[in-house]
Amino acid sequence: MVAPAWWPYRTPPRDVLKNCNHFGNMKRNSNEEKSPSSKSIRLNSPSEGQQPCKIPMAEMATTMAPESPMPAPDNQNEQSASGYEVQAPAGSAMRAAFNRFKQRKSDLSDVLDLRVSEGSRTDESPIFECRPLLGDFEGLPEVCHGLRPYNEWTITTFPSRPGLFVINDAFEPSSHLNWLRSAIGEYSQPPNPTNVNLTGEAGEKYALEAVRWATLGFDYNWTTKEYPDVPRAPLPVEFTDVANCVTNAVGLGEFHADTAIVNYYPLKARLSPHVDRSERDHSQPLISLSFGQSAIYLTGGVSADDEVLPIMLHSGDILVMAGTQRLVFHAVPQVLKTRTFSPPVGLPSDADFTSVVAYANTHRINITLRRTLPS
Ligand SMILES: O=C(O)CCC(=O)C(=O)O
Repeated sequence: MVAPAWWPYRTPPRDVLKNCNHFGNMKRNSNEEKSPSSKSIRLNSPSEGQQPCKIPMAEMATTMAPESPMPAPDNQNEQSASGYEVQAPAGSAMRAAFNRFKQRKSDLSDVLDLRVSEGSRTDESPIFECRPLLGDFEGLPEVCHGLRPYNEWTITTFPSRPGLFVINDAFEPSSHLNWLRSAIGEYSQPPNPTNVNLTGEAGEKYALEAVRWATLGFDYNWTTKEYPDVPRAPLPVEFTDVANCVTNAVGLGEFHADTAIVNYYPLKARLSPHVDRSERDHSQPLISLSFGQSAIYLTGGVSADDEVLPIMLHSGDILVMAGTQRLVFHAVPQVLKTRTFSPPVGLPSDADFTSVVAYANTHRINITLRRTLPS
């Protein structure tokens, strides 16, 4: 799978990005935007036969950026999960964790940050295991669209949560702004439906700051909680390619994503606990890509009272929910300002990334790649 010639130049400049002409080249150079990692540590206790793997050490910013107000369905900050089919009841473990971690001053010491954590937290039963992609890359689709080469991937699995995978820092740092640029300049634009333009009609005027979600492929109906029988449009090729690279790399084989929901989070936004159950075939995974600012992500169980694991997701991280983890409760109680993006270097002098960089510094974007149809 080779990156199409237009990547990353496909998106024609739109009003919102009218000053952004080029993204620049995707190769790394010494001045590029750095991933939040500067040193590596060795994980404790790799399983037998596994190579110990190195995890980059995150540099978490200590200062919080000013928070931006935004419209939200049920209160000023929270993206209600009422549009999803199943929500966590009041009083459940998931709801309690959500209420705890939505507090800005909550103690984050038990949030698992895979970029800094030293392997297991208990000697007997590791919470997570981490390994490079297993040896032979033959047969895997060729990586593209800003993904790092497979030999740089670190795959984290969770013995008590089979089917949950995290691939930290999976995208080249230089590609993050390009993904953000596509999310704001393309995915959130007509003809794709969004919360501020439900029909995806061209010519609608709205502030980018008000966009909270966009749907692509089979457009999710937030009221009926169903997908239509036919797609409105094919998914962008970068979505289907990345989804297929990821499922192959974690051992799930071929995956043909047909649907995506893009969530746009200002710093104050959160997404309340829910289960994604509306897709017709739950044997198919759900793949989540994160860009921009970081988030606390809560992963629970099929019961809202099951144990909840808080994980930090950073820009460039990928999370996969499959198997026993496909229908678990999950939530995003808090977005954290952890990094500062700067304009890419080496661009033509007329290229202006100001609006993308400003957005990246004050928002998180999450793209979930799904399959709605049975395969
Ligand atoms: O933003 C995230 O990391 C999770 C998004 C999510 O749960 C969803 O779209 O169903």
